[in-house]
Amino acid sequence: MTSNDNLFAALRDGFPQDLDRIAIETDNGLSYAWGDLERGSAMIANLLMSLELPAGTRVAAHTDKSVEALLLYLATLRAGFVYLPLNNAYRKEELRYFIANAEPGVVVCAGRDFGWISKLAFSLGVQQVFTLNDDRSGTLLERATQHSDRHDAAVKRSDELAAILYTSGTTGRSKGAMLSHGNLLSNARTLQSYWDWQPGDVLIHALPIFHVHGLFVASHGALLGGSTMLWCAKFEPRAVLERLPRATVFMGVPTLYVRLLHEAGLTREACAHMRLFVSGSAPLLIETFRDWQTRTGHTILERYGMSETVMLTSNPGRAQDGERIGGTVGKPLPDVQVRVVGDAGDALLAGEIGRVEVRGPNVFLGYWRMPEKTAEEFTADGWFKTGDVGRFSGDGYLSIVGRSKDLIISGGYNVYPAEVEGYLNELPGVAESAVIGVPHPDFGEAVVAMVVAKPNVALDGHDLLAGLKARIAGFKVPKRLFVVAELPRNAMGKVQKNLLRDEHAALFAEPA
Ligand code: MLC
Ligand code: AMP
Repeated sequence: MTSNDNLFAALRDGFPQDLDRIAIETDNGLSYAWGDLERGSAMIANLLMSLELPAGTRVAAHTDKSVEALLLYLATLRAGFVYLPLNNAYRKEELRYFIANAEPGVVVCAGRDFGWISKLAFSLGVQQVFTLNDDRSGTLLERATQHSDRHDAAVKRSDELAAILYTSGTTGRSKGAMLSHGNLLSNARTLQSYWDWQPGDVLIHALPIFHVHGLFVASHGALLGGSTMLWCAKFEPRAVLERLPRATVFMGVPTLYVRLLHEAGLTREACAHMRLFVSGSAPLLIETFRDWQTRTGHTILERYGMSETVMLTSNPGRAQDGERIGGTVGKPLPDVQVRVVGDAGDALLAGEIGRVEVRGPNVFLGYWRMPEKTAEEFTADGWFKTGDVGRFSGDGYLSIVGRSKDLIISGGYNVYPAEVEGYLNELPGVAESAVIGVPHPDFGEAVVAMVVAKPNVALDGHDLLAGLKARIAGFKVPKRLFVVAELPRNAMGKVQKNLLRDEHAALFAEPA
């Protein structure tokens, strides 16, 4: 028999024997049995197969969160194509870049966006544009229901491409991180064991499904463990609280924990049934970690990952593997190697601060059609440079203390200052701009912009923000914008963003 490393096949093996059991309960009152996931993904996979797409075709999704959108992901894996999830907040110019760069053969979008997305997609050579709405309407499912509900997963090797996730570097130009079936499966299996997923676990799934955290870490964990998901289309603190008594696992970015802590209903009693709270994608403040312990009696497990590597380090899931230490992202996962190096690439000792590098079966295949960029981000001996700055403690726990990449993480979403500056500089009357991240009580960091006008132009901040909002996803739009006479520069002419960050550090500070 041919061995098959298709990730779908492995996830499918995690489904319980009894396919009539509930796999997913949605917040609009629907229940999906495991058999529904099996049959629904087969029908979509058969539809994709019927399109006679070339091997390796990218299937791009710009949809609302729904179980059917998850089925589209599973179907893409199952049929052996490459999944390309896109944040549904992205606007036309952003999508133009992703579609032109990834050249998907299929694009799936919400019906309300069909007009502009199909026009854009067809102009860029996309063959098929389907619609998928969060009420199960749309052409994707209309067409899929005409296909068989049985499908044998395409045979894949572990090093074959499963998904492309766009992420960015210092230049602000997004790069597609190519993840293989083996990258995703090795990481999912490692987490299954390190976080000690249990039979009967129930996951509250309240994250978007177009990034590593919600799509891979959360969904793969539940699917591989045969765990029921309580599915929230959008994060609402009260909806999460209502589900806690029936759940055992919750995963969130720090903003979700901060917002839950504002709820009076977050108590030890409310969390009595829970086993595990996981945080990641952005730094969890030690105050949040401690407040959570005090309020709920639970110790949040913080882990660290990125699009190129899925998860790298984690605090322990089981007591026998050690304590969960606040302010750290834990230890390298069992099959992952992590090192901290100095400027000369020399491995540093515990306590010393340096650049974080990683090697292991989780590390991606490279950036889509950017071999030079890929080469730049790996050392000669095969370690991937994360762009994060960290320090190991004597007992092997890593703390992330900064980033060497110019990146803002706002509510778990990455914002690249260079990209926002590029859009600002294109607005009428703008001579130049500088975008920085400053501490924010809700989002962790907030995007703030300084803009300099061209000579004899009077700029209006509101107009500039409205201009940006029309062009880029809302989460990238600065929360505050200052029109300034000039930007501070050093002797080399480089903008001194550290001075701007210091000046505006308390912009969103809460009154004491
Ligand atoms: C929404 N808005 C944000 C924002 N999210 N602004 C800044 N930062 C954010 N993260 C803005 C919108 O543009 C809108 O602006 C307004 O807030 C309301 O939009 P909303 O969609 O109703 O917001 P809300 O539901 O409150 O969303 C906040 C959130 C969401 C925290 C729930 O951002 C979220 O789900 N974040 C999780 C991101 C995530 O999954 N990251 C994982 C990356 S994986 P306006 O002006 O139009 O009103 C990764 C690797 C790893 O990093 O290690 O996991
Ligand atoms: P992305 O490329 O969107 O996957 O973002 C990955 C980046 O998120 C990492 O390189 C880190 O900078 C950051 N990150 C993820 N998890 C954590 C964490 N627990 N603490 C600090 N930063 C984190």
